[in-house]
Amino acid sequence: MEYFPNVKKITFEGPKSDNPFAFRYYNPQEVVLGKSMKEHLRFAVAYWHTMIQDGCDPFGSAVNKRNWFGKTPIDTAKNRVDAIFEFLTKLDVDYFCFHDADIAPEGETLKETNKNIDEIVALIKQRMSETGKRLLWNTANMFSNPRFVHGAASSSNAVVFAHAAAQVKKGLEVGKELGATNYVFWGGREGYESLLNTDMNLEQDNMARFFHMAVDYAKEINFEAQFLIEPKPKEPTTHQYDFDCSAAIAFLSAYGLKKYFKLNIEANHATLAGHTFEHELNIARCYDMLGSIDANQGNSILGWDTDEFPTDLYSVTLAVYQIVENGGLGKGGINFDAKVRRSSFEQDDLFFGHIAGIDTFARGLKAVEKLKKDKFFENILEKRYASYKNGIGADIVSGKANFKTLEEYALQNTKLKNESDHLEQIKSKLNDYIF
Ligand code: XLS
Ligand code: NI
Ligand code: NI
Repeated sequence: MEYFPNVKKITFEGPKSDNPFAFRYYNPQEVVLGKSMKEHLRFAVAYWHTMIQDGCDPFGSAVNKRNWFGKTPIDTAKNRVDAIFEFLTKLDVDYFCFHDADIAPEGETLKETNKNIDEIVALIKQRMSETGKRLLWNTANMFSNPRFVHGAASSSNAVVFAHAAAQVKKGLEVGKELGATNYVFWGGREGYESLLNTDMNLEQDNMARFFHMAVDYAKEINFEAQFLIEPKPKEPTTHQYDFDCSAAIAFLSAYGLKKYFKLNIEANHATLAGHTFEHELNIARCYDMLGSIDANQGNSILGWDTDEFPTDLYSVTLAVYQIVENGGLGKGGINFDAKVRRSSFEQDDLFFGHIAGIDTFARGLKAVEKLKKDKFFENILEKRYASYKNGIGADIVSGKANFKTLEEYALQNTKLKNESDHLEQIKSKLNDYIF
């Protein structure tokens, strides 16, 4: 069956097109900064938002019209596989991502769940080879099932730790089977509700033990995917241990895990942590930890993870700039961890959401091309930090200076002069590149 009968393959038609089923800015073959747009922007579709999300919210029930429901949960799961491959093919997107619980229904027992997973994985594998689509990453959902009420690897209940380990073991096997390029850990419930009853030390030690076991098992089965931690400060827990990139990097460093991981950075998680997206990307870049991104955006007047499709060109441009400065995302990509609004309940809205996000990234990339050609940021930085190029600044940077030589210098140079940043002028000029 055809799941999206109104849609043919989405192609580039240029900015003047008023065809809603066309890209107006994303031209996959167009070369920008030495690479095609397709190579720069390795887009992925998120199974959970696109195939599962039904539009319910804390105040209302499901509204989304979807045509893949079958007679039994396993029939629905199979239909969803066909639907997502049709979606990827029509959208011209090469990658997808999923949680174990997205693709197959949970059984009564772990054994039964794994059997369901195996059945669907076989079908996914077949569709992958027919269409050439690839798995950017998979992950384990260790937050929805009631057993994870106190967490997974950080649960106060050791039996739950064991269950979580079994689930990730299976996830790694599935990732290997499907040739995933990354494997993600988002610790949705790896945090605490209240510190009054939490042994933070034990919980963090246990999480580290868990990650080491995952690293060991991946080695054992020769699964070569890049491991990624996805930081988020809160929601559903009050405090999540992987609060932001800095916290995650500190944790990984302290437990001897840094060399095995990079980060999957989500825009909406950055803003939930009180940072901009570009701040988080920049921090990761400083430590060579930028692995992949979850592209979406929050709503500044709502305080939660609204996971909207990214249409804020300003923020996306600054994010793409960080990616370009990083030399790309390597094995990673741009996963639309984004859902259509509840009021956009038609199935075609799934296309409109993705097209909007894809075109916004393409426009961001074009703006970055102009910024790079003019060395816009390079010139600003060169001028601002010029004092470190020679004299005392060069001595500081080269390690020649010490407190005694610096004191000597400061005693002699009593007339100190600072320069204005002219930040308003910078922002105004930046607008010329973006809009
Ligand atoms: C939730 C997270 C989740 C991860 C994958 O906020 O973004 O969707 O990306 O578990
Ligand atoms: Ni995410
Ligand atoms: Ni999220």
